[in-house]
Amino acid sequence: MAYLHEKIETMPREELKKLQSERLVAQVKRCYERVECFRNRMNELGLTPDDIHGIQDISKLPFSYKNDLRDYYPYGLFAEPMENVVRVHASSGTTGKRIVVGYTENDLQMWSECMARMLTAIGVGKDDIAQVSFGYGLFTGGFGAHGGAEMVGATVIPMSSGNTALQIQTMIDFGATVLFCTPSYAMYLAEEVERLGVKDQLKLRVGVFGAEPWSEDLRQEIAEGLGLKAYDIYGLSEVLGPGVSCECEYQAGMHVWEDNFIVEIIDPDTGEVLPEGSTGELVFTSLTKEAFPVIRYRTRDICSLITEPCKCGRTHVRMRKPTGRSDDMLIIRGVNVFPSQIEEVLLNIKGDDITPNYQIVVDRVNNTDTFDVNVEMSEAFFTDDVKSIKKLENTIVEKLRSTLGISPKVHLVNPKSIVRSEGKAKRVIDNRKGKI
Ligand code: DLL
Repeated sequence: MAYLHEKIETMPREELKKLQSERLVAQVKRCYERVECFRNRMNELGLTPDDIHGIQDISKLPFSYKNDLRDYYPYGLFAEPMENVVRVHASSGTTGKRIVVGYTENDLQMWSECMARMLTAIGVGKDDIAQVSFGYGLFTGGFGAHGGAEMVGATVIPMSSGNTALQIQTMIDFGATVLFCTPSYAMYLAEEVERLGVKDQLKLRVGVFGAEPWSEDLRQEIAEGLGLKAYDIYGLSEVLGPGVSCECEYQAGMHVWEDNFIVEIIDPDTGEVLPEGSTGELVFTSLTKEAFPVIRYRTRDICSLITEPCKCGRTHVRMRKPTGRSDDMLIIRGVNVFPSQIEEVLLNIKGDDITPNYQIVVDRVNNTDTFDVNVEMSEAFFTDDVKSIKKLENTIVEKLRSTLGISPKVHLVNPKSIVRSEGKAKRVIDNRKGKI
């Protein structure tokens, strides 16, 4: 199937704003009628859908937050009955329970279109063979990329993540021309390709990378290592998955598909909308999502927008690379990790062998994230018997792995050896700054 949506992508801004206004009014009404949490928040502010006449009124609307997904777990924020929901995905919550999002058939179509717009912009089409090495499963990366690549008519290799040797062999044997994965995994693949000396056997020409922050330096290294042009893609499960915004052929910021999403930048402390060009927290409203729409969703990603027209002719606003987060979420090897999840696991470990004093140490060595968790043994357990220490460490690793989806290295440390703080405990030491 050929994909073309030029009319929407190059729509004059006035028209685009009109479209957004109409869609916002309808979405607010729909959510007010169908989503209890939103209705309650509107009522608390003394608002009804009649108070919202268009995008000029958006700042009147209440925010929504990641914790709402926990409070209404699993389906309490859905705006469609389950019989119309054809897919769910999930991502990390701030505690043990994951957050769950849903899609109708129309939502899946819209998602694929968002992805297809990007792929068309960067010249991916039916002559391409696309290896999707984002994880398939509850994570949105694999299926999101898959839908878009199929829509533009590429031949999709639904590889999923992991098994690096097989990834490289498949790329070579199947003649992959496009690669989708996290930038850190792309770098790892590049290193392995170099080690195996097989770069000249690759046919890759385009890479689409996202799900975690990455720098221009890393872009260069991946591009050289794999012999491709590397593009950035952004998204989050709560709003869609990959494809909320993506780079075009000019690689000068990621176009947010504004017919589907309203984007705002706010002051993360006061919630005030900031003037054009300011740096602050990204907030999204989904205009066309049916199963799981969000109104003014606080992403916690710190970013700024580019409102000047893009050379490509697309009129949709661009966002710069996110520079950090306004909460304590870490992205380790592409996986979202909250310190509170680790704390909960440690508190739930039976017996009095450990104390809830812990410290997370994250670093980047050879372009790969390292992830260590130091946990204090209790005075009662305190021992130098290596076997019992190893056994307990392994138990903790296993519990953390099943909650987080990735394994840290766990080190049991002596009682009272983790420095106590007079104020907030310093639970995270992130040494990756300047290395990503
Ligand atoms: O990471 C969706 C995705 C999959 C995006 C594949 C791109 C490619 P979540 O697991 O819900 O969804 O994580 C969302 O990841 O709030 C950002 O903090 C971060 N993130 C995603 N893309 C980028 C990017 C997917 N290109 C969270 N640059 C977001 C920086 C990114 N951070």
